[in-house]
Amino acid sequence: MKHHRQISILLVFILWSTISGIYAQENQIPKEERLAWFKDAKLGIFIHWGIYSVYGIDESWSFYNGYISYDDYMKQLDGFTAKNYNPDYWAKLIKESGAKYAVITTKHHDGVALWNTNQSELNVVEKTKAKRDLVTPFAEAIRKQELKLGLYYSLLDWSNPNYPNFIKGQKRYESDDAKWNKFVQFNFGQIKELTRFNPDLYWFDGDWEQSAEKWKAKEIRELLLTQNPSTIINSRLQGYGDYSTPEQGVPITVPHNNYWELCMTMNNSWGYQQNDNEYKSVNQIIRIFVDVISMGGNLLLDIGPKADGTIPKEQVDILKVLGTWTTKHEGAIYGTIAGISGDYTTNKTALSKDSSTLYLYVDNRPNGPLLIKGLKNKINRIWVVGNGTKLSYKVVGKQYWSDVPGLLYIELPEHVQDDDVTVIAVLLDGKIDLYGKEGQVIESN
Ligand code: JFZ
Repeated sequence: MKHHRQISILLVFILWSTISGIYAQENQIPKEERLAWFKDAKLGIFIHWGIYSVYGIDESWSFYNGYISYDDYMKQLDGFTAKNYNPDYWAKLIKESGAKYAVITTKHHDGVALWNTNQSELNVVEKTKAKRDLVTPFAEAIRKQELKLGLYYSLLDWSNPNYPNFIKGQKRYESDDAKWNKFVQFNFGQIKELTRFNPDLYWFDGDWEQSAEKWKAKEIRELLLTQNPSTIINSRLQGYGDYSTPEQGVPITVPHNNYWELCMTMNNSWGYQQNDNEYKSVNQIIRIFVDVISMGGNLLLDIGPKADGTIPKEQVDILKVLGTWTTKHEGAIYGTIAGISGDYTTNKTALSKDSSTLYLYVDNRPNGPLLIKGLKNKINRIWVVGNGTKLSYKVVGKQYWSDVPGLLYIELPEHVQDDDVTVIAVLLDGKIDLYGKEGQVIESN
């Protein structure tokens, strides 16, 4: 009798968990819907802010790699003041750059949390002169500007006494289930605290040091999506993320994942480093940006504020000049999809979502008219984006007996050219139609 009862309890349990499992799955918002804003956003600003800005050294890696001792690295806690931190100004500047989202480091590999975590004393409230939670006002300011909020969080924590890795070649332990379980509990504790900010995007990092099973990556994903079914997660969660994050290197060919983001520094550092003056020019950044757009991705451009909360002048200037360009060309940036293959034109291209407008990004001074080959469509109009000038064009070499399209030549006079990248809109008579078996539209959705 008792036995029967146990079996029926078990059966009820199995039935319940199956049903709730199916329900949970059906309850999920489709990926295309969840990632729609991200796909359209094109530009985000990454913020690496932490105690490493005090000496101006590599974030976390400087002690991990032994360029400074752990204790000396942590002395930077004393110099982190956030005295002139003005999150409203940050958010306005980010908005002005043309970015649609911002991602801030809530905790880097050094374990120093920027919010008032209950899980550890190692946070800026308890251990620095900032004496306050820096994430909450940031989140509010970002929302006020109607930008999307992203939180960066390092899964690995080289400061946590229960975390196995400490510095290169020196581990706290090889294998110790009790300690590891404590760490996992701590990690879940912090991640749960972050859900209070209800971010639109979680940007995990440091996943490479442990497996998905060890991090409980699946459970982390479930936790976040249960709390907010429309949130999105970057790829650095051992296979449980939503989009890919090629780092620093601009991809040469279009990434396989339809959703991707290139994160890139302005100089050679993520955080503030006074000694690093190797800034990319705005021209280079814009040209990289259009390259990314032409492959259907996003650019996550990094800034590194100083320990007092001010943003270095070079970085402010870049954001502002970039903003002038993005404002002028907004119609050819947001909501576009990847363009056509380089076989058809030497220019980078993107398409409107309905594929009926082709955008050409002219990033060099042309030597004559611009050329597009293999275009079967009729052309309704060609103009300069952000300027409006109608351009004259000519189709050359079309043979009446052949279905090979002629060469489309577009005149681009000097006086309409942009100092950085000129954008041309080619309005077609419908969805783009290209000649040739090889030359397919890169992406059509
Ligand atoms: C990580 C961090 O270690 C680094 O400090 C910085 O925060 C950056 C944004 O992310 O660095 C990485 C992470 C992943 C790769 C390379 C560097 N990767 O996948 O090639």
